[in-house]
Amino acid sequence: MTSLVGDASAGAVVRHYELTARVEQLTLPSGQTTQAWTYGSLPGPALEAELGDVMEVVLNNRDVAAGVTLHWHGYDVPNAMDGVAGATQDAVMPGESMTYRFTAAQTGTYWYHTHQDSAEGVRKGLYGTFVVHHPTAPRADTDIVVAGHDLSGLGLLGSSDRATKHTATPGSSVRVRLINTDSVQQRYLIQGTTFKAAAVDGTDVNQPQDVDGKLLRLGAGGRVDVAFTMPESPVAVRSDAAAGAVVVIAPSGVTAGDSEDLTPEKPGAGVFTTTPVLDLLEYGKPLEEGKHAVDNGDGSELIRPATGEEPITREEVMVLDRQFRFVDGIPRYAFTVNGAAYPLVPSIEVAEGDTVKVTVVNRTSEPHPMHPHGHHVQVLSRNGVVPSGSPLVLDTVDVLPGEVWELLLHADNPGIWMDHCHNLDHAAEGMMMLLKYQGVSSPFVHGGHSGNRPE
Ligand SMILES: [Cu+2]
Repeated sequence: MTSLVGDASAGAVVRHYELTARVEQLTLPSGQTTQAWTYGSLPGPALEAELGDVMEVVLNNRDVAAGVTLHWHGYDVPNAMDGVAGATQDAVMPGESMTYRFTAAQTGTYWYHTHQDSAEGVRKGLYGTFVVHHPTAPRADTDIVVAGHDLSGLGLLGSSDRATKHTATPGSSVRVRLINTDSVQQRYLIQGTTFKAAAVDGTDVNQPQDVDGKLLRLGAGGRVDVAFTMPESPVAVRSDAAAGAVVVIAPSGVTAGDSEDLTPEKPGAGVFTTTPVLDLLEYGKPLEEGKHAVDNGDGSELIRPATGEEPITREEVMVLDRQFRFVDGIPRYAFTVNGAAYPLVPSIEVAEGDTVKVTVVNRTSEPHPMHPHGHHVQVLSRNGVVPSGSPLVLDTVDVLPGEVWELLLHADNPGIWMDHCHNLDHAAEGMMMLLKYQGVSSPFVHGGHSGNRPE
């Protein structure tokens, strides 16, 4: 798999970034201090590119003793760039460096994080945002990226556990890119305007309708882009995962004091449990017959046909459960896939070109945000119900207790890929497996004395 590096084209614009992982003492706007592990800031540097650019990201590790990597969440990079310690590389230890290079071949909202000791590393701050724009499509006048995170118990929106203020001209377009960088679900409340959920996991929603009076629920690792036209009064974005934080977008031209008075008040905590959640399986519109792309006038996005036109060549079932199993040689009440804890979970083996139907069954009492690396999946059904809205293409599928999801995966990115629960504590307790292409092998090993601990 080390030869699977893609073919970053000569002549393309190169976006060069250098990230240095470090341990640092941080003081948040509330005055709370915490020891964090960061890529130089919290969140890490906001990476941006245009479609077709070459990303060239140098990762240095100054002093994170556990080691670090860069994994591009939701970005279907060539396998050797996937950043999984023990599967696609060795962890980058203190004093070491590694350069990641790949073509920005998808537009939308993504994020990056360490995949070495990820349960601890991501929680402590080794994550950042990654946005790829369409070169010719009109951009929102105000474009805000908000990563929601629980930093060892401190709820953050962006880099703040208090208010973050932006301004926008009334009547102009605003896009707020919500990213759940946490290990558990987050609910978001948009106050002061109706909005559209314009994109999910980096893929545009086909003909999204206005949403009013509903929350957005993001599974761990998931993203939703919120779009609205700036009203004459402030808009507030709040999350149940960050009680003290709020993102305020105030109309420009209104004085600060007025803006403060007009900002929608913080609702009682009950709002997050009593307000209905937008169901993305019923949102937007199906593609017209014969159409394979979402085109809302801001750059079309190809959606491969879900059924019918490409026969399913392989079927896999993943039963998620809790069982007593050994994890790293220690008996645990483990999180299992098909009766086993990683690394004993049998891999899914595919051939390039396969069209794979994956059925995920959650037999536990907790959500499992299942995340296949290197691939997106299209939702065929949830509990037997076919999506009635836009095609739903995800890289993180939040499978709730008792649910059964049928997903379609196009095996078009050869390599050895992780497929795991993005509740990283569950992953560390066994809920991981590999998706392996026939004929691909990895020289990297994990566990034991290798120092590689992807979970
Ligand atoms: Cu889980």
